[in-house]
Amino acid sequence: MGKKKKIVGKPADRHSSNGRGQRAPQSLGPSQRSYTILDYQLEKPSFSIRQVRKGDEVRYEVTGDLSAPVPPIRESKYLDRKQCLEIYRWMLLNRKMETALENLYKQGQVVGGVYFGLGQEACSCASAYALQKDDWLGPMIRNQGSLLVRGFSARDIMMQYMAKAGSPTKGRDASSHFGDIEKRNVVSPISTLGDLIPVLAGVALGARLQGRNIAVMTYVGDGGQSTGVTYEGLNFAAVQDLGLVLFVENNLWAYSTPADMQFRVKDLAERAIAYGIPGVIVDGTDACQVYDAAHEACERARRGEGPTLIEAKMMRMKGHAIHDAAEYVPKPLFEYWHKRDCIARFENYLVNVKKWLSQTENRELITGVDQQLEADRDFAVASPMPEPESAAGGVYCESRCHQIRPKYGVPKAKMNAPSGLKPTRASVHLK
Ligand SMILES: Cc1ncc(C[n+]2csc(CCOP(=O)(O)OP(=O)(O)O)c2C)c(N)n1
Ligand SMILES: [Mg+2]
Repeated sequence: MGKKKKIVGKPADRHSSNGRGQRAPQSLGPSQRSYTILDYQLEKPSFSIRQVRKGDEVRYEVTGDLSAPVPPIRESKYLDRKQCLEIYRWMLLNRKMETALENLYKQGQVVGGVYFGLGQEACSCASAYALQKDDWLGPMIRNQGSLLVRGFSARDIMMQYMAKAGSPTKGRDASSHFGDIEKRNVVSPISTLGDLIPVLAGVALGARLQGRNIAVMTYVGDGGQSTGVTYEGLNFAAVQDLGLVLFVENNLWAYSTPADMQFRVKDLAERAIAYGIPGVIVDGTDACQVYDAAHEACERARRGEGPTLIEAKMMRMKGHAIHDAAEYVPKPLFEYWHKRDCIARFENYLVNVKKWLSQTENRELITGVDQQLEADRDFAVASPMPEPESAAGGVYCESRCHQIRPKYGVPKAKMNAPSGLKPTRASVHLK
């Protein structure tokens, strides 16, 4: 052991969305550990939100640099023109479908509420776009764009919200509580925040036991990441080197609780350090950054090297759900993020910066999305509600009504590492 040195840190300025002016040591002594969090952002939002009380009234105020110029889109290391245009189309479909759902709700066609991913379309669509066929997805309620990319249609999602007989759950559940474990490798969203993390880690472990390393992607919010199960699931994935790609969607609000009242770290990606896994920060409104980070994390997962935590910074541009008018959000914050709208910026990048899309082609693309949505919406509205006598059907598994077979191979009774796979800690434990 070397002689212990007293570390004297020179105060450094903090720039963060929850910048509380904490100090970090500027120079590190020889025995001091240092960690790097990969940061793809071209801008580091610099403001804080605090609770102000005046008598009985409680409200939030935002202070900081809200007039900063809007950053450009970061050039992707991997995406080509065709892929960018596909992601852009998914993002448009995502947004327009949610607008259609809002209208259907107002027309009394929706059973229950509607959840929106407004402002978060780049995060949902570009992340899921990095998955391959054999990978898995566990979306949350704001990730309807991920469901579209993974092969569900806008018609499926609209019918689900309307509880129609032909919807994915045949009218037995509302909103986006559905998945498809047979064809699309999608685990249904779990409302209990954080619970998808150990479930997806389990999917990766299952595939590993069948001889495959796959990427399993899921999401948790800035609020949801405070749960105990987030720690348990992520730690389990870390020690077992499971291919979990966890997007921490820091959209600054957990219902009406601002991020500054949710956690004390500068960036949520820093949590990765405590798990011993890579942590990455992306601007969640930049589709290229989201894709690049997701792609790299998926590749790492498929190599059997373990999980990655990606913090996507953005803003929830609507209330928690349709019943929540988000009156508690300071207006200047909406204005700041409205200028950073992920679709408008990506459109500008494709049309004006890269010139990959002419104005006419862009208009045609948008019209195509509108037409598809109109047809899907009309079909969904005209389709029947379920018959009452069907209510209990399919709720319980009766007499082996569906068999769950291994997808990737026969589980090894003795866990010797399959050829081409790195021996893992899981294999050691199971010997
Ligand atoms: C364990 C748990 N606690 C509380 C809730 C109730 N709840 C549902 S959504 C929500 C806010 C979630 O905020 P965040 O995780 O930031 O996700 P966002 O809605 O911003 O996408 C809360 C508290 C829940 N579903 N599960
Ligand atoms: Mg949130």
